[in-house]
Amino acid sequence: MSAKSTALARSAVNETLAARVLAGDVRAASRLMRDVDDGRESAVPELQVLFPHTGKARVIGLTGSPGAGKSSIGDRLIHAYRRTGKSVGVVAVDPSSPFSGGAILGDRVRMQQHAEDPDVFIRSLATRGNLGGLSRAAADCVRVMDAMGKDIILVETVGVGQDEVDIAGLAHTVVLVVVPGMGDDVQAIKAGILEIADVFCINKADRDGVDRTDRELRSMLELRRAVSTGEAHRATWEPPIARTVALDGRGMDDLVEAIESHARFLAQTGQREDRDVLRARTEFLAILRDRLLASALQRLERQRGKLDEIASRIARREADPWSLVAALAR
Ligand SMILES: Nc1nc2c(ncn2[C@@H]2O[C@H](COP(=O)(O)OP(=O)(O)OP(=O)(O)O)[C@@H](O)[C@H]2O)c(=O)[nH]1
Ligand SMILES: [Mg+2]
Repeated sequence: MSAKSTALARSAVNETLAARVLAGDVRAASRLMRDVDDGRESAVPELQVLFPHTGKARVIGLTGSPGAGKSSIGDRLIHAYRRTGKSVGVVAVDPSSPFSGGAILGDRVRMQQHAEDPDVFIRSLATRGNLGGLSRAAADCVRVMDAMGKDIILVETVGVGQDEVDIAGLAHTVVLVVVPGMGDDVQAIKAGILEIADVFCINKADRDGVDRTDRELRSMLELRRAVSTGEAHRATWEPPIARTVALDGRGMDDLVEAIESHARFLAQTGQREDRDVLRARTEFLAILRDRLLASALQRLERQRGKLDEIASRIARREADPWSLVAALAR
């Protein structure tokens, strides 16, 4: 081994992953994100080093039912933002359809272009790590990409199901992707997820029923306004509705403009800071919860058989679960 390569190898060993991420080392970023995904404790000190270098990226959430077209829209957005010179990171949470890296499906030349584009970085989170789960892993991957200097970070999550990622606590702008002809489904999405959508995207607008879906969304937004108890002095945002055909790119300009106008709104009204505080609060509470739970579990594990004993006592009605938790949490 030459003196030079030995020195290189040594510096790669001695340098922390975080230092390498900050120096633009893509492989170190991948490694760290894998550690995050696996829920490794060793990722925490690295994330701590990265922390002061984060907070610059704009995070855009893409959510909606399975197959609505989130990844296809995401690919189009990568193109759109790359055209304006912005670097893009993508965190896809448990997707069944992969991001192609900004490639239009079937367009191999472009796919290769993006595979080599250092300004696009895509990471899928597949595993369900232990504590904190997907939500925390997604937030931490966003943080790594932020530290890498990505301008825009897209986060794709399925907006239904048990393991729902807290996208509102993660993104500055949440885009809800719906498809026409959902009928009663539009009613079904109104709980919870409708409240957090900043931009609506009716994708697959090449299909029948777009006007109807548009009308239904609008009437639900009316309802939301009517019952809204928002503070009077606060500027309120009217979520725009864009119609897109991700397959051929129709309507994408409108969608990008809707997202950008929301970003301008946040900046002009000072609400971007509010969101950042909200995100920080969500994250702090999540870390606190994980930490408290982890230390309680550790205490339990130190006493071999304790958990089994607790469970049997509760099952036999010798003690109630609340007092046993209170005793443990003291
Ligand atoms: N007709 C039509 N099909 C579309 C459109 N956009 C996406 N599709 C198709 O819909 C299917 C699902 O698209 P994806 O982009 O993978 O959707 P997704 O929401 O990411 O799906 P999951 O990650 O599995 O939840 C694919 O076969 C796409 O080609 C569209 O605008 N019109
Ligand atoms: Mg997808």
